[in-house]
Amino acid sequence: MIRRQVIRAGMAVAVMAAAGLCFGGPAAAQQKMVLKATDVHPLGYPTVEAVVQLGKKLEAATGGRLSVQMFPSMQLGGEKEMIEQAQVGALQFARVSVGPMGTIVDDLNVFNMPFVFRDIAHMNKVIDGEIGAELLAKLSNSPQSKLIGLCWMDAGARSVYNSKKPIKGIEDLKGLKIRMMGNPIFVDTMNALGGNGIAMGFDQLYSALQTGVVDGAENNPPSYESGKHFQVAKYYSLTEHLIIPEILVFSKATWEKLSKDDQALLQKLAREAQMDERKLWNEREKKSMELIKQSGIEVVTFTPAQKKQFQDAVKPVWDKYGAKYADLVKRIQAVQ
Ligand code: BDP
Repeated sequence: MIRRQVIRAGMAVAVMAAAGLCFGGPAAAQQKMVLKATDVHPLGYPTVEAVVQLGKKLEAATGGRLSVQMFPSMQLGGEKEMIEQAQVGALQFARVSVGPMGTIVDDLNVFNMPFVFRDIAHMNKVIDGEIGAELLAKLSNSPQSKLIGLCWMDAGARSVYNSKKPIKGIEDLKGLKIRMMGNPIFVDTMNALGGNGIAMGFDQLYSALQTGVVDGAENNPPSYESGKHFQVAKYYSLTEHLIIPEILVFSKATWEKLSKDDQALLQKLAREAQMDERKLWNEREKKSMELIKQSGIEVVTFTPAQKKQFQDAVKPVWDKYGAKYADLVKRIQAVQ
């Protein structure tokens, strides 16, 4: 009788381990684990592919003990839901924009300020260097985040698109309802530019554009193309008002159950993913732009003088939020 119970208990542990459910205990580091990852974008998108590649390397390095299962295309909800699930350990990797993360760890908001970077190359230098490392550590050490910051990814520059008319100068934004990511800085930025900023999840955006709940939105060329937004909002103006990196976060609840060696391995592979994604990003950005133009989208570019009008217009946003990040901004500007 006792022997039978022992066998049953043993079987239960084996079943749990096989399902990747058995994290605790001293032997935990050796258990097989399937780490869940998610992204709003579909397979083939640079951020998704970089995490898929990370998973393959992880599986190879651990002889199959650790692997990654990707849930792309908002299968587990929008970014808000993805972050919440990572915080409770219901999934492990969430690849999200720094946009929504800024509402959790305020220091990250420095990357969400309009025109904070000179250009995309400047942003990449910052995330690759000391400031990037510092902000990842801030996120990981923050008691309220419940997340580990693993690495950054490139997401180019965000520009406005809409279904009403070509925006050829700042005055054309007046009165247009433009969807922004859920963070007050972005709504204030759009309002300062003359539009009417509306916070909404990426998961609701396509139908909001289609039904006219919003007139437009803003994003980088790959998201505008991949999300099929260009089919329902045909005017794209290269305002490049926000250059926001992406971030790959990991559930702290799961992290604490990993051995130090596994944590170090994940950190090494995440850094590689940061570089792998950049290469994929550069290729995809070019392809997306070609596809957008071939589809007959009117892509408006601006002269430096016109660009300056957009930059000057967001001064109220800097007046409202800038002081908090003044030291970091100075250091960002000093990065050449
Ligand atoms: C895309 C980001 C994605 C965001 C989305 C958005 O890759 O993480 O969810 O923008 O606008 O560029 O919400």
